[in-house]
Parts: sequence; C-alpha cells; structure tokens
Amino acid sequence: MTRMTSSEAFVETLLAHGVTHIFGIVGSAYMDALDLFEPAGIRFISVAHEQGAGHMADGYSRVTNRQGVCIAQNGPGITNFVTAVAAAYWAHSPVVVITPETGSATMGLGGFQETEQLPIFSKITRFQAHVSRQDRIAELTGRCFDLALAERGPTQLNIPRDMFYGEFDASIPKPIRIERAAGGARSLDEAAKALAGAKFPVIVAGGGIVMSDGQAEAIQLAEHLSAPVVASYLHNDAFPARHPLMCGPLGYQGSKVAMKIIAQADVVLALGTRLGPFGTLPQHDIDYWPKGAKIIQVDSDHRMLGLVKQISVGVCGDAKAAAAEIFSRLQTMNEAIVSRANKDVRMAELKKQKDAWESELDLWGQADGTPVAPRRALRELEKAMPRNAMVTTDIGNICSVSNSYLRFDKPRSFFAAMSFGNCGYAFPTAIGAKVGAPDRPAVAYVGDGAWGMSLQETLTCVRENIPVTAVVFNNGQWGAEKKNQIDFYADRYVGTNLVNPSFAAIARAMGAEGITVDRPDQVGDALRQATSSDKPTVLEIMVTQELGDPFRRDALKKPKRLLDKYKAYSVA
Ligand SMILES: Cc1ncc(C[n+]2csc(CCOP(=O)(O)OP(=O)(O)O)c2C)c(N)n1
Ligand SMILES: [Mg+2]
Repeated sequence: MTRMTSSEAFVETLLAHGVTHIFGIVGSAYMDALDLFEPAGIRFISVAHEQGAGHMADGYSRVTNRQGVCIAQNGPGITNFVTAVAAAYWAHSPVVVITPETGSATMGLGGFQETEQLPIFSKITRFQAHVSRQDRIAELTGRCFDLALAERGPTQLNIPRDMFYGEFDASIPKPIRIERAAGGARSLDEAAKALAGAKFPVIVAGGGIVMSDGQAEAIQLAEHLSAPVVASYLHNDAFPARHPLMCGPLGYQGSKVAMKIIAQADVVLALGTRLGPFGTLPQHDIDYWPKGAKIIQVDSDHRMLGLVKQISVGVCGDAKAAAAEIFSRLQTMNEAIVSRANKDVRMAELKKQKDAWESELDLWGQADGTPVAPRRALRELEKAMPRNAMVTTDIGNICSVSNSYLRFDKPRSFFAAMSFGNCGYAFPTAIGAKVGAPDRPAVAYVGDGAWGMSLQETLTCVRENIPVTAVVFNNGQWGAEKKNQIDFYADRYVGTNLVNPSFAAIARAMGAEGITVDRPDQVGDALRQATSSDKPTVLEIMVTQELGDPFRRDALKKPKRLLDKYKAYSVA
C-alpha cells in the first residue's frame, strides 16, 4: 500500500494497464487527473467533438487489440459519446469510456451539466462501474479495463468529480488476462466429424479470427480441408485476400464468388462470427444462404450460438483455439476426409467463379468521363491502395459498394462502421487507427453527407499531427437514402439533395492538404500522393450520382395512403 491521491491512484491504474493515449476534450470535472497525464507518459489527444474521441478510441482498440480510452466533461461531453459507444458496442471494441459526473454532493439538485450518466449507456456497454468511494477508484478503473477486453466491448467508468480528490493508502491492481478456451471437447469432436464428412465444406471467416489473432490457424484448417473461405460481412481482413481459397466477403455489396460458393456448401464452419442478420441478406439477386447445409458455429459468446441461423453444432470457444483443436482432430482422420476426393472439381469451380467476378468488376469499373463513376473511382482506389493500408468505411451508398473492392493481406486492416451503422464513423476511427499504428497509412472512405458530420476532426489531425487520408465521395446527395426515394417514392426527393462547398478548400483552410479530382485517371495518383504525405489530406472525388442497390430493400414497402389529401403520394 502506498499513500497517494485519488487522481494519482486513477492515473497509476491507467499505467498498469499500459495506457499511452487518451482521446477526449478537456473539462473541469477531471482536470486534477488530466494534469498528471503528461508526467505519467500518457498522450492526451484533444479532439473537436467527443463523438470523434469515442470513435478514435474504437479505431485505436481495433488496430492494437488493446483498450482504447476516451474521456470528457460531465453532462454534455458525456452525452456526446453516446453514438460512438453504441458503434463500439456493435464492433466488439474494447473501449473504456471514462465519464466524470456531477459532484456527488449536488447530484439530483439540477445544477450545472447534470444528467444520470449510467442509464444512458446501460444498453451499449458490457460493464459499468460507479466510483462512490475515492479509495475504490483504482479497483474499479482496473475492472473496467479487464472487462472491456474479456467481454469485447465498451465499459463505462463513471466518476463523480469529487472522487478525483482525497488521499488514501492504495495498491494498484494488475491486469487480469483470462485465457480463452477452444470450447467443449464434445462439440469440437462433432465439428471435426461433420467437417470430415463434408463434400463441399465452406468456412465463414468472422471477426473472431481477427480478435483472437487466429488467422494462421484458420488458414491451416482451410488448407487441410481445401475448404473455400468467405469473409463475414465487413470482415474482409479475416482471411488473406490473395489466398487461393479466399472468395471475398458475403453480405451487402459483397463478392459474387463468396455467394455462389457458399450456396453450394453442404457443411459450413462459421468461425468467430455471430452470423448477424444484416450480413447474410440476399445480394445481387442471389439468395445464397445454404438452407440445407449443416452449420457449425464457433463463437466465444454462447448467446450468439444459433441466435440468427439454425445450427447443427455450436462451439462456445475462441476462434483461434477452436480452429487449432478442430485441425488437430482432423489430422488423425485423414482417410475419412470426404472433400479430398473432389478437391480438383471444387477448385475448378472456385477459379471459374473468381474469373467471372473479376471480369464483371473490370467491366463495371471501365466507365470513363467526368465526374467519375463511383465504381470506377473504387477500382482506381483499389489499385493504388498501399499494401499495408488500414481502411475505414462509412455508411453510405458508395462506401457500401466499396465492399467489393477492399481486399487485405493481413488482419486489423479494415475497420468499417459495423452493425450500428452510423454515418460519421469512418474518419475519426481512421484517426484512432493511425494513432495505434503510426507506420501504416490510414484511409477513410466517406460520403459527402457523412463528411458533414465528421469533417471537424480534420482539425484534430492538424493540431495533433496525425496524417490520415480522408477520401470524400462528393455526389451532392445523401445517396443511400435517395436510392430509397428512387425505388419506392417515385423520385420524390425530400432532404436528400446536398449543396456542397469545396471540401478540399475547407481542408486547406483548416491547415490540411486538400485535393479535388474529377477525372478517373487522376484518382490513383491522388491517393498515392495523399497516403505518402506527412500531412493529413482530404481527397475529394467528384463522382456521378449513380447509385448501387439500396441497403434495406427487404425493410421497405411501396407507400400506401388512405386519406384523399395524400392519395397522390401512393405508389402502386
Ligand atoms: C448518424 C446517421 N444518420 C443518418 C443515417 C441514415 N443514412 C444512412 S446512409 C445515409 C446517406 C449517406 O450519404 P453520403 O454520406 O453522402 O454517402 P452516399 O450514400 O451519397 O454515398 C444516411 C443519411 C445514418 N446511417 N447515420
Ligand atoms: Mg453522398
């Protein structure tokens, strides 16, 4: 036990957990602790909006596989976190959200910047701690860090502002790291048996492979079975794009190869994926989910097993450990591996589908002229993308279409806005990723509408010297939503047309580089220039208004109106 102040105990616990960066905006509520960050060796990255800080902590945690940390002023600073925390929750990101609160002596009196901060986050955090005694601050801080990693999601540390003061004898808790197991022996046996008996096994590679650092084990298993691999929606980096067994991603605007291959599977190994409902919707008019196939699902969260898709075998385990265990069981059953017999036929089918899809992408990416057709822009960006780049994508039509054009050699390269689907995710997340991996280029794909929600963080890049590239697709519309008005509402555009300034000029005014391109042949050079620059760069690509398939065709109906005054607004 050592005598220390509450702020010291808090900061020492951060250090015990290896914290080196914290994202946030200053506030009087935690200034006593903030003052210690620098002498403690913690870099405080001062942002433009707290939502940005939350996303940065998310991006940082996704690339480092460590806790990302954000902090803000009680009340409005904290409520500004909400969207980012919800996004991190659905991205399974271990973000520790530190929420200083109104002082305990006045809570409930309706003073300044007061709101109850625990209920707001109760459904979007894995764990919440409230510091009600100074001498528990180290214990509770440590627990938030431990549980964010163990439960793979945000945790909240709520600290009434008076709890930063006072002194006591403290001991700083050491991190608790819980080893994850492969799963139950019986379910692993059943999984191996089902895979050995498969004629056409297919592996769905999920985010669990990335989170568990299990790519080598996944590759080993896929190769042993010569099983084609499809990535689950927005986990394109779960399996190497160049691997001959990799088919690309399932889901919205995913790869036709992946869809046509999984449709033929008799046994599917869903490895480290909850098989989220949005990620397996029919696409390109292909209803690909193999309804008759045996599904083996591996997920470290038992609640995800069989939640969305019916399964034959559920393994509650770590993706890496489970893949290794299933592999070692299969090694002893060589002669029983049925798929060995028809390997060449399946590989020929895979090659055929890959060639066809590549030609289709080439064809779609040929459109010439100015402004640039979105698929042409995406194809040019794909070709010019540095091999070790990290790419984040936002929510919007062009960002969604980019799914077919984002291929990665290694894990922790793709940080899309996941199931929470908020516009404004990509840019701050790329900033956090860049802070976590400063040697890798970080590129955010953002639509012009969503850019309006996130461009203020250009200031953070400039002030904090974080050279991120934002690629802004300027199509003068909230395109993804306009697509619904085109398909369902007889082209009645309400709130979907945008009048934009020059985003490159705004970037330059903020002190960043700003580049505008409007011809296809300029796109690749501009991306190379941006990603090799040591300054943050906004690369604005003027694109046509062409739109790909909508997000939620499944969830919209033709409008029906009963009142006379609205009759003209029906669509038969
Ligand atoms: C915070 C938030 N607000 C609204 C939406 C609904 N929404 C989904 S896509 C979209 C349009 C995106 O437009 P833009 O960023 O310009 O990209 P584009 O579709 O034009 O490529 C909107 C408004 C959302 N997903 N998130
Ligand atoms: Mg747009």
